[in-house]
Amino acid sequence: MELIEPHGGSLKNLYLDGEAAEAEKVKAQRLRSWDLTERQMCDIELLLNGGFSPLEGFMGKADYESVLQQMRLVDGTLWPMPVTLDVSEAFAAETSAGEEIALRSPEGRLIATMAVSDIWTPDKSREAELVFGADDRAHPAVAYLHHRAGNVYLGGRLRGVEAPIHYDFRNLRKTPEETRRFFQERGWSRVVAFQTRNPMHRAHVELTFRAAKEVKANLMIHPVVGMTKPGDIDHYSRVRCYEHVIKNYPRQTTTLSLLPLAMRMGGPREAVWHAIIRKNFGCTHFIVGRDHAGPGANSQGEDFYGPYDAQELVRKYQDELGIEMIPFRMMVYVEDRAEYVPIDEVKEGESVLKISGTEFRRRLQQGLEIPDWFSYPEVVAELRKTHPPRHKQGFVVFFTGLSGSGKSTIANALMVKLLEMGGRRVTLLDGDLVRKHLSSELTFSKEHRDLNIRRIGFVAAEIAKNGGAAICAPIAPYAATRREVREMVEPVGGFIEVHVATPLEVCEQRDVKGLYAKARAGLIKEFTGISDPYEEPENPELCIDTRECTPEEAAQQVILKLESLGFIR
Ligand code: PPS
Repeated sequence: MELIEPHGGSLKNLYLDGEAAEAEKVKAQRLRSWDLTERQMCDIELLLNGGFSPLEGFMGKADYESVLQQMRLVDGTLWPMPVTLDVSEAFAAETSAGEEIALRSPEGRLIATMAVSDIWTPDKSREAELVFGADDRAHPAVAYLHHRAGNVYLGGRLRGVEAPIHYDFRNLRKTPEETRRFFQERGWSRVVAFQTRNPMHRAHVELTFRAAKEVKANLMIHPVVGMTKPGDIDHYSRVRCYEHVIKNYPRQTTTLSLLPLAMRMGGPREAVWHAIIRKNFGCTHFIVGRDHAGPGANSQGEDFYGPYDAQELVRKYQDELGIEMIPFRMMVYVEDRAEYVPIDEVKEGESVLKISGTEFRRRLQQGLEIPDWFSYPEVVAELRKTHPPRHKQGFVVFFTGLSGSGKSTIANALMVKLLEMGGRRVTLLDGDLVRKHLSSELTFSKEHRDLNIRRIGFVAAEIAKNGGAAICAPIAPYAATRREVREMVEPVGGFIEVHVATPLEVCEQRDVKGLYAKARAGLIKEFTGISDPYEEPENPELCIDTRECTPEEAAQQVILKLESLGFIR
């Protein structure tokens, strides 16, 4: 269905109407199903509702190639970002061109069917180079491409059956048709869109005010609530902040709507993409600030893109975009004037105040003051609720070391000390305990050890997320698996890796359980340190040599570490 509306040009709506959708559901029962990933759920929502117009499905190979090389679809339309359906090799092997497949949500709801036109294996490194400028895994989208995306791409037209369901902030989620109608009904003929993936503070409000005033337009705050940069503040907290912030704008001029986009952090190309999407939502202007959709630093510690590269690229395509960019310099607070101005408007001798994102997070983490000139008290209070200072966060102390190294003894002493101090609930996930209650069916093969550690990591992360302290004491011989656990825990609480570095000879001499003797005699196979590897941690938060201290002293070292990191005070 093609809808023609006043601004934004034609809009693709790929949903079937009532009866046809019902018939499609019946047909889909005999089709093979692909369960959409989190990112694909975002992509398909914007494909189906026209946010990605003029796309009519996941890209085929020819469009993909053309987008990679020329930032255009085969028909010449400007389009900077590949939007492909990545699947596993196993699923692809059973799929043939011409086949129809059912695309389902993770809960099994039928979202759309796709007529598969193309099946191909992409060169992911080449895609990374061409789209993101580097095949460097420090780039979140490049890491995604190599570590999470399936190895085969399918392309084809979509027939939409049901929009992905969201249970959160339903009244704030508008489709392109809905925003266009909203603007039309209110006579908003010029609308500036503001994209953000961060909480909004005073600088953002000033910037958007200025932008709207400059071009005499209304304003739509259009934050991304799909996927943003790993480590960003969760969208629930952010949206509650936006709801506070929006009260600072006149109701007649400004609106808030949420965009279920999966960002790629693609800097310049992403800025062009964002502009096209906002045009589809009926906006006439789009703000591009400093370092738009920036992924941060590469593995050499240098930024992937220059701070104004995104503005430059959007400017280059300005004439054919159909939406006008409002470029903005960074806003800074001029103390003497008590107002925000773009950095290039600061006069000589004026003193300027700034708090960087990193500094803001540090203050939040440590419960330090955040001044009123920087943000709104309601916003800060909201963020403090979900991002409490470290002494109120949960944490995981993860002991690793050989069997008999003293992990369990120190872990027990630490547990008792933490209980004595009070303030947090404490859970002990000792190696033997876990093997009894969580992993009794597992052996000591590499595969099973990894599974055991992942289970421990999952439980520990849940405990930390809920503000508790989890003390883990498995052998955990593999560095990569320990890293995985760290990655599970760090977004939700502290992770303190403690290497109990008792040398093998000492463990073997102690041989408390008599296992080393049995291992030497070949009665126990795959015994860590004897017939199985132990990869020593390279950068643990703490390393303890039990030859030099008592278990009590060792536990005390951990307490001091927790204190220095701010988790206890
Ligand atoms: S792992 O690798 O992290 O999954 O191991 P873990 O679950 O911590 O091991 C717990 C205890 O199992 C006993 N045990 C063995 N350890 C190592 N290798 C082999 N093959 C083995 N077989 C049994 C050993 O007593 C471990 O306990 P700790 O407390 O470390 O001495």
